[in-house]
Amino acid sequence: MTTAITITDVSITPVAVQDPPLLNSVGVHEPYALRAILQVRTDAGLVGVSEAYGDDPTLDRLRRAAAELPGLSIWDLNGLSRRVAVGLGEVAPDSPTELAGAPSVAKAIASTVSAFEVALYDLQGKATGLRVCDLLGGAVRERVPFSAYLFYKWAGHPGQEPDSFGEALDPAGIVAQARRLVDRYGFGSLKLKGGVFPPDEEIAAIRALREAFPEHPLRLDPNANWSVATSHRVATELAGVLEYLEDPTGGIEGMAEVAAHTGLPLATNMCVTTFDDVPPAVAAGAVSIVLSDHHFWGGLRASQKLAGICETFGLGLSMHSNTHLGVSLAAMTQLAAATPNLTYACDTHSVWQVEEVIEPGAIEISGGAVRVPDGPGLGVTIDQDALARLHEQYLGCGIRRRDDVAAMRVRYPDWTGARPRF
Ligand code: GKR
Ligand code: MG
Repeated sequence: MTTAITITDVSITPVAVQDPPLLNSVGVHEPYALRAILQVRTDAGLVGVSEAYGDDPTLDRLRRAAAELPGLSIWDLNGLSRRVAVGLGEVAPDSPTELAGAPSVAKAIASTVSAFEVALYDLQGKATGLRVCDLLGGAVRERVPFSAYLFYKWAGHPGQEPDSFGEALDPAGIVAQARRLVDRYGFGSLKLKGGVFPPDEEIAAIRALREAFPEHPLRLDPNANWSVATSHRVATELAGVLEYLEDPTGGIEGMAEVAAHTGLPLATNMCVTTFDDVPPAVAAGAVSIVLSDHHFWGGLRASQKLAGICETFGLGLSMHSNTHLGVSLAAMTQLAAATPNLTYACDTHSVWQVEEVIEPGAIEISGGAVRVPDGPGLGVTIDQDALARLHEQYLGCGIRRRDDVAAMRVRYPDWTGARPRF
């Protein structure tokens, strides 16, 4: 029998973590990426943890919602949604980054619910001794495969020493980067973040990867930086080479035009990012694969609902990632473990983070996969010293909202980040 356990207070700690100069369709990563670490305390002395975006608008929403949570039972996930709605009241459309689709009210609400829902699942696990994946229906896999996330990158941020990853600006650099990640982590599939250089250069990089890694499934994601015509051309060239092509162009209509002329599966984390996007995307035949992301789809239960919808409509399901830390990786892994039709290796930015907020040992990538943490709950513990240090870094870094366009202007003052560029 479970006892009533209610929330007493919530702390929300923004942190900044070092991030390398990774290039994408709108610009380049800033020297620091922002995250928020949530600690939800209860009258039973349990603390549930979660990780969310750490930009100012997100923090504002989290704080407004947190004020409504004392007294909420840790079992009452529907009550959580109601209280978050009360706390947020009228909310502005938002998206954590232009690379995860258009801003929307649904996304702003969903990301707030998600942040607390993960912490409640962590609490439920701690109260019962169960892992989150067991609370979500049980693990269908104990090891969750992730893909190597390859990025074109500069050697270092402007004005800084080269970082330990080095430069990757051409096919040879991308192959070397892939080799390093495969050797170190055993990744069994490779995803290249494209939309950076003219498509022929990125096609050459994919061909070089195919040559160097004949058996690895390959993906290319230009984050909607190509016109429909360019997308047609690249899709034709890379048919039979890629496992899937992710967001070649913008919008459901554009993606449908591309899909109509290629046998290459198209995936998205940009044109289908809320439940409202699903019916028009299915009707238009715009995508074959949806990349879920519990952070902005509304949490772990909402992601399972998305999985069911994908199954019903014959869509594949993969998992998207922005820059994140170990708490999110644990949540992603627990969710993927309990989602039968999540059969593609998931994305993770983890390999690019040299700083961490959880105690070491809970999460390692080996053999290209993460073993589901033992639990209870998410199976991770916040390293309070690391949290304090990364919070100090947040206070000092001056960044309050991700802006890859501004970071690019440091080197290219006329940069606009406007898409499609090719
Ligand atoms: O961090 O540069 C990046 C990525 O491009 C990220 O922002 C995207 O949202 O990885 C994401 C994607 O798959 O589109
Ligand atoms: Mg993507």
